[in-house]
Order: sequence, then structure tokens, then C-alpha cells
Amino acid sequence: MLDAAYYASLGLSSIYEKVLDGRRLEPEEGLALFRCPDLTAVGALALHDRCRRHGQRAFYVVNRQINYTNVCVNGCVFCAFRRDRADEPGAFVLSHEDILARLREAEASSLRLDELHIVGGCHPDLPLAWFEDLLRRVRAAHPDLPIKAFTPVEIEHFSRLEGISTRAVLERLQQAGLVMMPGGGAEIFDEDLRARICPHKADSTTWLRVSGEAHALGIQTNCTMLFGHLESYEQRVDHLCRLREQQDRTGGFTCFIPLPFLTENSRLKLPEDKVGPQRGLDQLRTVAVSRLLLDNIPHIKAYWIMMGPKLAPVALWYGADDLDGTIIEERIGHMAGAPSAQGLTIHELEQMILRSGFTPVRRNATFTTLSETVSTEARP
Ligand code: V47
Repeated sequence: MLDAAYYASLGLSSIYEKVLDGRRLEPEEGLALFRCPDLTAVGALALHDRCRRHGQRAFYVVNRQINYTNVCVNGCVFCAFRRDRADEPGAFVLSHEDILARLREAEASSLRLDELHIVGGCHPDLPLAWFEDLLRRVRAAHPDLPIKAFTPVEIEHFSRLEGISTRAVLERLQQAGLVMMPGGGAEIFDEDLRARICPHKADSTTWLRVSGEAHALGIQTNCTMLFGHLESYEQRVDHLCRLREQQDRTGGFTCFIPLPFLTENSRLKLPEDKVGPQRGLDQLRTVAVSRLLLDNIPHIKAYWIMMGPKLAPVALWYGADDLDGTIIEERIGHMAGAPSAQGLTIHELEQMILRSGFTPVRRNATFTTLSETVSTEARP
């Protein structure tokens, strides 16, 4: 399948050789992969790399998401989830009791969660103590449940509200039970484009710095890229290379998640040539190029909520090795028209992986393998 003469005919000989030898690609090579007319040739290289790392294994997690508020001071143009003021229609803040009740519900349906994913808007009035108290109450009620919470953007917001450093915020949250951070808020690092789509959000340097501070404290984090909006291939490559450089410095990124921009209810309107069925192909290509450029990040997630349950498993053949999880409830993507259910059962996730030709592996928030045998839990 990986035929040297064919890659030579595409002008990709050196990339082909580097991938086979496990050597790092240059930014221009990432760009060539984005421009290559043969998507399957790009995918085959990414599949080779993915299988060398993970074999036929494909990861999933039994998790629950909690979006604690949609009130946000950042006003990002693309975001359909946000409400600018607490008194706007549709604005919400979940209380600690609401959140704990949602966790009890998951347990009552006999799901043993291996990750709690907490993320929300940057609310102008919720103090850091509110979040510390939340983590402590969750930990008291569910001592073995790993808490993955707060993006670098939220951490920077808490630091501004409290007038303390981002490192001090991280230390306090770690004390309260934080073990892992999700990768949201990275959007696109290019400063000019960031100024157009999320001008008030923590800037790129801050996002990367806070991630590095978390890594230095032993908090693993994920990283993302929002793509399929106004960005160019050059800006995607720049974004991926900045993540790779940060990882060279601090080493704590566990998983990269390319997030395809969903357009419904968004104030960000795309030109005609950016919408249409080719978006699916572009998602597969972006997964593949990410796998090939991010040689120092172990996992690539095809997030089924945003990619949809039909395309996400196909991405396992294009370099992805993880599909995320049971989720149960999700608002950010669904407010923007995500083509997916609110949640999947363990059985559905395992079947999705098996039917794609891979072996399901249940993991926890930090990607520790929990089980490699197909579960009977939640089977009908
Ligand atoms: O930061 C917002 C993105 C992110 C839209 O770390 C949108 O394991 C597409 O980061 N279309 C939040 N994307 C989600 C996220 C995430 C999800 C799952 C797992 C992990 C992880 C992280 O969603 C935001 C933003 O980049 N987003 N609006 C939209 N209309």
C-alpha cells in the first residue's frame, strides 16, 4: 500500500521516507500534505504512524461532560454556546447541587465514570473559591473519579478575576482535586486571525504558557485546533508547529483534538467555497496531517460529537486513535448544530470501533488503559 514510486509521483518522496523512518516533518512538508491531491495517500502515511504507536487499538472513555455556565466575557465570534450577559435568554449557571445530581444520575444508571470533563464560559462573577469548592465536593462524593477541568483560557480568566498568577490558580485547583485539563480555547494561534474570531480571549502565547505551567506542576493537558473557518493551510501548520514546540519544552500534552467548526447559530459566516460536502474530506485530511506533524503528542482524537458518529470512526483509518466517550450531555457543539446524539453507550462506542476494524480499549482521563476486553456492561 505504501508504494515508494507512487509517493515519488506525488512529489512526496522525502515525506514518505521520513514517515517510514519515524523522523520529524518540516512545516513545509505539512503544507505539502494539506495540498496533496490524493487524500488516501496522506491517510495511508498517517495510518502507518498511528499503527506503529497504537497497533489496532482505538481508545474510548466512560465520561460525563458538565458545561457549568454559558455566560462568557470573551464574546468569541464563532461561538454559538455563549451568552454575553447573565440576564440574556438561554443564559445559565449550574449550581454545585445541579452538578452533583448529574453525577448521581450517571451512577444510578450503573455507569462507572472514568472521567469527569468540566468546562464552561468565562463568567464575570464566579470566584475561584466557587470552583475549588466544586472540585472538593465532587472529590468527596466520588474519590476515584479523575477530574479533567478548565481550559488554559478559564485559568487565565480566574487569574485576572483574583489578581493572582495563573500558576497560583493552577496550584489551588490541583490542591482541590484537578488532575487533567481539556484542550479547548486554543482556536487558531495566528494572531491576525485570532484578533478577528476571538479578540478578547487569552492570546496564543498565554494559552501555550498556561499549558506549560500545568505540565510543570504534573497536570497533563490536551490541546485543540478549531479549523474549517477562515484559516489557511499555512495557519493550520503554524498552529500545529507551535503546539509541537511547546510539547518539546514541557511534554505534558496527552492528546490533540482537531475541532471542525460547526456553523449553525454562529455569528461567523463562511464564504460559499468553505461550506459543503468537501468539509468531511477536509476533516479526515486534518486528522491525518495532525498525526504526521505532531510526532511528540501520543494521541489524536476524532471527537465524535463534532465530527459526527459516521465520520469519526473513519478517522481511525486516517491517524486518529481515540473517539472520546459516552459524554451523556454536551452543549457547545450542539448549540452549533453538531450532527450527533447527546451521548453514546459503552456498547455503541465499542461497536463503532469494532465495526471499523479496530480493537476497543477503555481508558481513563489521563489515558491509562483500564480494559482491553469488550465489555458486556450496558449491552442491551
Ligand atoms: O474551546 C466552540 C470549540 C471547544 C464551536 O480536551 C467549537 O479532551 C466547533 O475543547 N464549532 C470546546 N467547535 C470543546 C473542547 C473539547 C471537546 C472534547 C474533548 C476535549 C478534550 C476538548 O469547542 C472550544 C472551541 O474551540 N468550539 N464553538 C463551534 N461552533
